[in-house]
Amino acid sequence: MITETEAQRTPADLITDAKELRQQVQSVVRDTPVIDIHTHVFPPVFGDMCLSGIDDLLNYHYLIAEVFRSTDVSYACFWKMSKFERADLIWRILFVENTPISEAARGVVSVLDEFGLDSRAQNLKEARDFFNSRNLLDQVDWVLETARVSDVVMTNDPLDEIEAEIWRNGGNPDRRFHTSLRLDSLLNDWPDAARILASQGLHVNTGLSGSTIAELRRFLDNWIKRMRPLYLAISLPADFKFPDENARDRLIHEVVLPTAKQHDLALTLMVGVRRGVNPTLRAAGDGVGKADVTALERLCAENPEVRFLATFLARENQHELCVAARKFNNLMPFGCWWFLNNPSIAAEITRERLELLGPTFIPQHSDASVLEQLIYKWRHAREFIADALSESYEKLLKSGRAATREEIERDVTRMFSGNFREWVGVKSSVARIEGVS
Ligand code: HDL
Ligand code: ZN
Repeated sequence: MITETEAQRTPADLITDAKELRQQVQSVVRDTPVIDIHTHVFPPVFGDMCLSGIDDLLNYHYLIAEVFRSTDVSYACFWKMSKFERADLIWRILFVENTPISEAARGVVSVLDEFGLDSRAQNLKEARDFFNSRNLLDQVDWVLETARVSDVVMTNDPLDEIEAEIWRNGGNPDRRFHTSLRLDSLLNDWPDAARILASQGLHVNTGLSGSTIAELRRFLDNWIKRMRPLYLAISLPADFKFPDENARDRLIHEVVLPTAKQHDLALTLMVGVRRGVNPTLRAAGDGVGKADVTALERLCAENPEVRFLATFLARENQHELCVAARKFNNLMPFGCWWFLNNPSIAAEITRERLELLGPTFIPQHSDASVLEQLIYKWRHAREFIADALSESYEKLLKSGRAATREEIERDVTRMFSGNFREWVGVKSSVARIEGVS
């Protein structure tokens, strides 16, 4: 309840009507530019790595997983098809013979809707003609503008030979596309990484003896100089332990953490994936597992000067992640990752984060792989973020404090870009661990 004295004492632009408040929150969330802190989107200079258009949208591995639930086409037959034949099959099965009510299928509908294309079409002729008529460089501008994505962080793997060649020939001139140095290939399959690095002339061995650690530090230093990443990143399995008795643990201790400290780079951990649960589905074959959040707590406690960004893949880990972030202010939870990027689950996660962390987290990243997915992933994300945030301000109003539009803009800007800018931009600030002065 707003008392007479408070109304006299405080800014005239206080929003005291719940309906007006919801409208203001939706307008601010809709219009505030966002930094998309984790994607697999690349600018056209990356060649075939830059995916765009209806055939790439329909070949998204989320939809591949779904089409096999409604067709008796065999995996072998499917993978023998061309990308275009696969897109025709996926369109017929998921969009013509069935209603596209799954989140990934609805996403394609949202994209087509944005371009004024018929999402009830019997075939892909209209969509293909439209996307083929678009200039790719203009399409990048149009998509980023429409999605109100100011910056995109790519996923860059120095051990990917195709990508490495692009960097050796000049890399990325588009300043809206930032890099992250992804370390999965190095850490999660060290024997194979050692073989590749040795073939590139590095003096490394699978036993991590001799000059191996020094060579890996030099390897990362060189790629950091070339790519200028905003952060180092690793996806980790559901059974990730820290500390542990394996090569990955030694690489984290002796290579990754010292490199993050030396270069003052944030370290992004994406935990809970079970790779290749069904290998015949290829990129669509990964699964989820409940992980051990205490491993992250120990990483944060032992490295207070490192800024960690973390997301977990299992819904069951989300509350623990929020509590861990309350204990360590060098931990920034982010995103509703992959199988969590569904409105019903993302809404729950966002609400509990607002209740436990206030505006001190990053609500979403798109994980987009195809350029136009930025349109639907951010249209859908802004819906569940606005709903959750409206509830927070409405509860605050009921508790006796109204908000102004300026305050809503401040809070949304912090979550959509400020928290990330702080994490990747400023000099490392030694983080305090709650309960210790
Ligand atoms: O490891 C990752 O970065 C994941 O996001 C995978 O790319 C996954 O296949 C994906 O696209 N999730 O959205
Ligand atoms: Zn990803």
